[in-house]
Amino acid sequence: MVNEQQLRRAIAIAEERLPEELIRPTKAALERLDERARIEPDRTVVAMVGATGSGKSSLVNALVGADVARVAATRPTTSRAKAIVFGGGGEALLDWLEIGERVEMPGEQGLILLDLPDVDSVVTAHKAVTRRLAEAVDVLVWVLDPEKYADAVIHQEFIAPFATHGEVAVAVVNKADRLAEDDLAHVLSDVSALCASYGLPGEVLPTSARTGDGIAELRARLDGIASQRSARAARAAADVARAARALGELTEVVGHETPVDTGALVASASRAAGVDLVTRAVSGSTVRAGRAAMGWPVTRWLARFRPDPLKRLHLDRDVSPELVRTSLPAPTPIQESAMRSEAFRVVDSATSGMPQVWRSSVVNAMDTHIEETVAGLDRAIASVDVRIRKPKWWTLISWLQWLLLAAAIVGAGWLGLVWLLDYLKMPEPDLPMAGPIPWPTALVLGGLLLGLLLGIVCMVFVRVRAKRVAKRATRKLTDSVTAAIRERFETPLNAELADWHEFRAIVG
Ligand SMILES: Nc1nc2c(ncn2[C@@H]2O[C@H](COP(=O)(O)OP(=O)(O)OP(=O)(O)O)[C@@H](O)[C@H]2O)c(=O)[nH]1
Ligand SMILES: [Mg+2]
Repeated sequence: MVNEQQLRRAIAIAEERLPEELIRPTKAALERLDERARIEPDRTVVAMVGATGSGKSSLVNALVGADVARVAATRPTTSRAKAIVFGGGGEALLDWLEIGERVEMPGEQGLILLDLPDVDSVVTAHKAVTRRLAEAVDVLVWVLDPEKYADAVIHQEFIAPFATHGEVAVAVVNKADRLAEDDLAHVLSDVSALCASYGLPGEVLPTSARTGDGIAELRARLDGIASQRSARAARAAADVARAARALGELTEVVGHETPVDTGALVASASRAAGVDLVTRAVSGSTVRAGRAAMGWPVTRWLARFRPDPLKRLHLDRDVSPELVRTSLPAPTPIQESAMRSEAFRVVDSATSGMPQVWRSSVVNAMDTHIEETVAGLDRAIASVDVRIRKPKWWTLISWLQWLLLAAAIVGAGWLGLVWLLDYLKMPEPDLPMAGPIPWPTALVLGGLLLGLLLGIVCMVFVRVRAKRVAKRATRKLTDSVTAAIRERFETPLNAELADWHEFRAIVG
């Protein structure tokens, strides 16, 4: 059974999702319960509801044992609600019910009996009064005339809508004195079957205001209800159950929903965000840095002329991602709309169980989130640190390269000196030999060749590293895009779904 608090929660959830006119009746009912709980909660208000001439006023008189309500042969007779207040008082409650005509009767304080106008005469204002009060009182007594007990108005508008109110409603077939025993039994079982068809407990009391038959039973029943002082709460519970049921019928589940899967969306967003481009830049930047650090010193500087691809994308800096904007090309309209349609596909299949109005409200809300997701892609990329880190051994190799070059220069200088001595016809000193070749030649050739070779070998390692670094960057970038999608898209979508499921769990 849904309680009031749960229903309030359901309304709070539905507030932004369902049109106001759909939730207004429930809000009004909750407000009414609230007010009623504050105003003389220990009193029990019982109202007679029925067709004109069914004997509502006569029953009131019979129950009270005095002529307090006007009975006449002209139809309709009662045009204004009248309250019979046992034990006096009850002003605040009757003010709230907007009932001016009040009669005080001696007795224990608690029960207030209402004689109401009819529900079916030509005076339509009567029905309006009765309808309003039927929503506000604690207990309903449906007074049925054996000659027109199955009339549509009372059934469709005053019995069926209270199908959840069995605990606080009593069906009475009045004028029982007019029927033969067999006919009465037949009518009673017929009324009972009708009530049961709405889901109401089928017990029906026969009464006769004229002979007094059944009056004591009815009075005992009403006194019993009043003395328990639980009718108000029971009525509130029934109202809550009815409102929940009505909301449930308005928001029937219409299809089968698919769990949220953002795999394809992440792929599409990664494309739009330029993850590939950044990965290539990371790889290119690594190769460039490797060459600049460990290439042959003579040609090394050439690498510095090549632009750093990461720098070009503004991804080479260590600044707060809040401040940095990359220079990645903006997603193309095609990439962006591919991403949007992927996102809407996810929303679509996740919301396919919702009724159209609710679904539209979710789609609308998600529209904003999707735009934020698209707009936040650049930041998702900028927040990933893809800067190139130079390993220590690069510096070592760099020094080694300089050393080899220095050796070659020393060798060349030495050879130059030998050449100069020869040119000046000076005696040549003996050149020390490194195996079969003289040392200066070995220094020049060795320095140059080893430098070149070292440069080539190191670049092989650099390329392997570039691949690895690029792979790691792809993973980090994809993770960041995934996180952005989770934060800006998946979390709000799941919140929408959780609300919907919570709402359905209450009203379903
Ligand atoms: N035979 C018989 N007549 C009854 C009984 N109860 C009421 N009547 C008569 O039915 C007629 C209508 O009774 P009311 O009590 O005025 O009926 P009501 O439901 O209050 O009618 P409205 O005020 O017009 O809605 C009167 O002539 C009553 O005498 C009953 O139990 N048996
Ligand atoms: Mg009357």
